[in-house]
Amino acid sequence: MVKKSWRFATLAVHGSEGGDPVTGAISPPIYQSSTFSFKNAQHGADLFAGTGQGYIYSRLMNPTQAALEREMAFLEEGEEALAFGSGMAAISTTVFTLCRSGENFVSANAIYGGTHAFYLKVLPRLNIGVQEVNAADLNHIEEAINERTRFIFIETPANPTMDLVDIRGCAEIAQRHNLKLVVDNTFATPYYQKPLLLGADLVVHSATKYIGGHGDTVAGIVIGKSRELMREMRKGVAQDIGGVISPFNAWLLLRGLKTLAVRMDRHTENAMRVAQFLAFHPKVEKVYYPGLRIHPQHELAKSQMSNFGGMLAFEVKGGLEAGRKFIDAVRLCTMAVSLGDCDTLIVHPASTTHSSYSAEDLKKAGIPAGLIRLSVGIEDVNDIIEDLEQAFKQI
Ligand code: LCS
Repeated sequence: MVKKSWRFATLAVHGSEGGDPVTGAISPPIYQSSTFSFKNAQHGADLFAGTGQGYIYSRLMNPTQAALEREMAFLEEGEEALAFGSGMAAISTTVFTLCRSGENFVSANAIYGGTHAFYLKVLPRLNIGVQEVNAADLNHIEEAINERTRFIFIETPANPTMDLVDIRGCAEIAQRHNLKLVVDNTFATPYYQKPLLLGADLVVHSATKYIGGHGDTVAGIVIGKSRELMREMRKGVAQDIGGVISPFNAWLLLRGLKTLAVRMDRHTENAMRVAQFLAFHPKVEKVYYPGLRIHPQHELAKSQMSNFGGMLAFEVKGGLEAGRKFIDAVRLCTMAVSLGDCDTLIVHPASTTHSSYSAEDLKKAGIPAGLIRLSVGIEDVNDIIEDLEQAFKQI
C-alpha cells in the first residue's frame, strides 16, 4: 500500500503501486517484445480505433515504458508522462507538439548546447522560430513574445552556467499571454524541484542523467500537467516520429528511481563541499553553484528548489589556457561529457557540450570561454578534493 503522506525518498523506492500488481515482483518485469498479439480481428481493430484495452506495438507503447511513465508522472506530480529514447527526442517532440510552421517560441539562451544546436540546425528548415533571451530578467521573455508565440522554454539550473530562471515568474507571463511553459528539470530532478507545482505545463528531462544515474542509459521523458496535452503529444506527434525508449532502458530508469534520493543527497553534499573548497582557493577566479550564499540567485534557488544538486562550474585564474591545463591534470575526475553519473565528470563546455554556440552566443548566454563544468559524483569527497588540489598544483 502506498500512502500519500510518505516522503519523496519513500515514494521513489515503493513506486505508485508498491511493486508489480500481477506477480508482486519488487523489480518490475521487462517486456522485451516489439509486438503484442490480438485476441481476435475485432480486438485488433478496437485497439487501433482507440476503444480497446491492450498493447499493439512497442513504438506506440510497451508495458515497461508505461510503468516508467506512471512513476515519473507520480514523482513530478503530473497527470501523464511520455518516455523517449533520448532527452533530445523528448525536447524535439515537445517543440513539434506545441509549434507548427510559421509559429515560434521564446527560450532562455543558457541551455544545453545540443538543444541550442537543434534550434540552429533543425527548426529553420521547418519554419519554426525561436527567440533566445537572457531569462534571468523576465522582461526579456515578455518583450520577445508576439502573436505567433506558442510557448516559453527554460532550463533551470542551466547547463553549464548554473543560472536559475524564476519558474513562478515565467508561469505568470505564460498565463497572461496564454502560452505553455516548458521547464527542463534535468539538473534538479523532481526530488529538488517540481516545476508543475510552480505553474509549468510540461517538464522535460534528459533521463540519461540523474534519473538513470549510472552512466549506462540514454533516455528522455516529458511529464505534463494535463492529460489532454500529453495525449496530443503521444498520438499526434510522438508515435509517428518514433523516438521511442527501449523496454530495457525503461527498466534501467525504473531501477535508477529507487536510489534517486540517496544519490542526489550524496551528490549535493559532495558538490557543496567542493564548491566551498573552490570558493576559497587562491587559483580560482569564480565559482558557479547556487548553494553558495555568494551566488547571486541563492535566494531564488531556495524559493523554488529544496536543495541545490550535484552540478557546479568554475573558472581558474589564467583563463582558457590555465583551464585546459587543469582539466589535463586531473586523475580521479573523468574527462567526459554527460552528467549525473556516480563518477565525477569534468568538461570544458565551450569546446565540447556547448561547441554549437558561436563566440557571440557564448557571451550572450554568459558562458565564459574558460569555464570548467564539474558533475560531482558520489565518491568520497575527500578524494575528489585531493584530486582537484593536485591538479591546481600543476598549473
Ligand atoms: N537537457 C539537458 C539539461 C541536458 O544536459 C541534456 C544533455 C539534454 C537535455 C539532452 O539529453 P540527451 O538527449 O543527451 O539525453 N546534456 C549533455 C551534456 O551536458 N553532456 O552530454 C549530454
